[in-house]
Order: sequence, then C-alpha cells, then structure tokens
Amino acid sequence: MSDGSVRVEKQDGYVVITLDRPDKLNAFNETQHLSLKDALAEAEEDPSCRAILLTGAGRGFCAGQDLSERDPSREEIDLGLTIDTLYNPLVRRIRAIGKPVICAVNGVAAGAGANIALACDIVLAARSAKFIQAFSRIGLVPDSGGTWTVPNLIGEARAKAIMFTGEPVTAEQAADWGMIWKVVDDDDLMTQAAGLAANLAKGPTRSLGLTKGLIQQAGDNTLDRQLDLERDTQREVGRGTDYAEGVRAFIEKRPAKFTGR
Ligand code: LHQ
Repeated sequence: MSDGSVRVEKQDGYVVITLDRPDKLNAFNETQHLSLKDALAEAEEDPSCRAILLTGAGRGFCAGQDLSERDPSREEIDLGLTIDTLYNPLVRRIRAIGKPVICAVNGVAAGAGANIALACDIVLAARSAKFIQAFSRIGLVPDSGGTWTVPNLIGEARAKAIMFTGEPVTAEQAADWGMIWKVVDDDDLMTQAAGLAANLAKGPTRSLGLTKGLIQQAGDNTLDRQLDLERDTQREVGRGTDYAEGVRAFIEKRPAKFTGR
C-alpha cells in the first residue's frame, strides 16, 4: 500500500525509505505503518538491495503514534491490538532483516519513533536531533521494544531516568551514552548515511546479516553457546563465495568484490 506517507528510493545497492508525513513530524497512522511494512518487505526480498536506510522527511524523524486520530477520552481504545498488529511486527521485521538497516535520525524522534530508530542496526543522528521517551508524558509505558533496547544500550539507571521524566536526550548525549553510533552535523547527515549505506551494500551481505543475528542472540546465550553458534555460522559463511573472494583479494592486494553470497 502506498499513499505517499512513505517514500522509497532505490539507489545502487541500497534503498532509502523516508517517512513522509512532515506536517505531523512523521507520526504513525495505520496507513504509514502499512506502507512502511510493504517497503521493508520489498527491500528484504530484493536481492539487489543489500542495505536499507530509514529516515524522515522535514524537521522530525518520527513523533511516534499519531495522537490526533483517536481520542481515548471519548472511545475505548485497545492499544494492545495496535501494538500487536503494527508496532511489534515492525520492530521484529527490522531486527530480522538479514541486511544492515541504517537509521538517519534527522530530527526529533519521540515515543515509538525513538524506539523504532533504536531498533535499527546502525543509528546516525543529526546534531539537532533529540530522542524523547515521551510515553510517560501521556500516561503510557514505553513500547516498540524500548524497555528492552534502551537499558541494553545505556543501562538501567539512564533508561529509567529518561523514561520516567520524558526528558529529551540530545544526539550528542545519545552518542556519548552509546545509545546511537554517531552524531553528525545536520547538513552532513544524509551524505554520511548514504555513504555508509552504499559501502555496506558492497559488503559481504550474508556475513553481515548473520553477524547481526549473532549479536542479537548473544544476550540470551551463555558464552559457551555463543562460541558454538559462531563456529556453526563461520562454517556456513566459510563455504560462501564472499569468503573465497575476500581471501583472494587479500592475497592479490586489491579490494574485494563481494556479491553478498
Ligand atoms: C503530532 C504528533 C503526534 C499527531 C507532533 N501525533 N500529531 C503506540 C501504540 C498505540 C497508541 C499509543 O502510542 C503508541 C506509542 C507512542 O508513540 S506514544 C507517544 C506518542 N508521541 C508523543 O507523545 C509525542 C507527541 N509530540 C510531541 O511531544 C512534540 O510534538 C515533539 C516533542 C515530538 C516535537 O515538539 P515540537 O518540535 O514543539 O513540535 P510540535 O509539537 O509543534 O509538533 C509539530 C506538529 O506535529 C504539530 O501540529 P500543528 O498542526 O500544531 O503544527 C503537532 O500537533 C504535530 N504532532 N507529534 N504524535
């Protein structure tokens, strides 16, 4: 489904997906959710797409759920259903895609918008961007994986403080805390994010996807189990053409030409 609320641009080797409801700071309504779902599914299935770059149009990245659509003081709303059908599948999909998912946080990321950004594999933020765990401001609990992702990234003490208070976290603070990868000047954000996507798209995609899976499983595993998983995964990628090409390129002192297999 595409209604203009999400823009998809195919580049050489990667896809840029832009949340595009700037007058609402790209807050999610159902249509935007479904458009994003389709865009991600297409990027995931397309073998010529080897990295995904997610960003927002206008001055915000995403302000979370569109709060103007339903009024809980007038109707009973089952938020669990919205989360079950829209937000949770989105976060699960981002985590499961076997390709790098980069998020370029171009401006404010609030509520579910912040946690969707943080679910991506590599997060760059514009210096003017802010991350706001806005849920407590409207009497909700954090969702979209935030209570799992955020303390894992920055620790329980900081996670509780920003989630209880709803205080904005600047991009610089986020980078200092290890909540995101790096902060870049506003004017450089898209150039740097696109450069990263283009570079990763030339990488050993299968290995990168499996690395993502290994890192994501580590928290549930003992070191022993993780060592076994690494062995099994290395055995698998060791049979791939990218490994053969990588070693040949090293010996021939030239850059490797990976095909992603
Ligand atoms: C918005 C929104 C918005 C609609 C800005 N909706 N219009 C999951 C499952 C189901 C339901 C419940 O929730 C969830 C998860 C969630 O995400 S809950 C958290 C929802 N998000 C928020 O609480 C954030 C609400 N927004 C804000 O606090 C501010 O807009 C921030 C801090 C993001 C930005 O502040 P400003 O830079 O001062 O911009 P602004 O407030 O003036 O917003 C600009 C426009 O965007 C404005 O419209 P207008 O027509 O007046 O220009 C806002 O109404 C609209 N907008 N967020 N979530």
